[in-house]
Amino acid sequence: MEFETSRWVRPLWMLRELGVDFDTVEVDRGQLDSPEFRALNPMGKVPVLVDQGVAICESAAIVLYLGDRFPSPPLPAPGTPERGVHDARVMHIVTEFEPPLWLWHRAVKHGEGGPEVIALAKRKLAVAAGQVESSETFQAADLLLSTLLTWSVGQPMWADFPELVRYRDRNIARPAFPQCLFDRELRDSPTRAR
Ligand SMILES: N[C@@H](CCC(=O)N[C@@H](CS)C(=O)NCC(=O)O)C(=O)O
Repeated sequence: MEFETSRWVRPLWMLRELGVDFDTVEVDRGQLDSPEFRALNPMGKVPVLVDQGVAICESAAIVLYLGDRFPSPPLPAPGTPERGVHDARVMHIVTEFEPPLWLWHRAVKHGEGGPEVIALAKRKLAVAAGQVESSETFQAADLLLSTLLTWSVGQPMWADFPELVRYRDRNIARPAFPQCLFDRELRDSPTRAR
């Protein structure tokens, strides 16, 4: 499925981290409005995970679900303080970080939005840059954040955030990362350290 963003990589990456068997089904954009697909996700968006006959939407929720279903190091156990801290990171990523990053992605790729969009994204990136180098262990939250950091990855603005580039490159070098899926975005990246 040729989408300009790749939230569907998140569950795929998590499944590969967990070593779980799974099947994938490709849908094209035209199918997202079909009654069959809307029955799985009323929002008409990918990704959707179907497990035991139940459809689960929202990429971050799917990643957390998978980590609980197949317990493994990328996700602290439910009900522990570590999990509380972890999930706070996830909430921050999806509510505070992802929306401005998305607008910035649109701005640089499609010329939408003004300088204020870039300025807000830069402020958010600066906050993230101050946090990532202290995170030593790879967790589900790092998976989510790293996928966001591949958006508009080749843009000159990345030169301002070498910590984020190092962090992202370290994480997407993991064997479980579905590398081929990002080749399109990373191909021309001047900041990617290979
Ligand atoms: N918050 C949702 C966003 C899902 C989303 O926007 N998916 C995009 C692909 S990355 C999509 O399906 N776009 C198709 C459309 O909006 O028509 C999630 O994280 O799963």
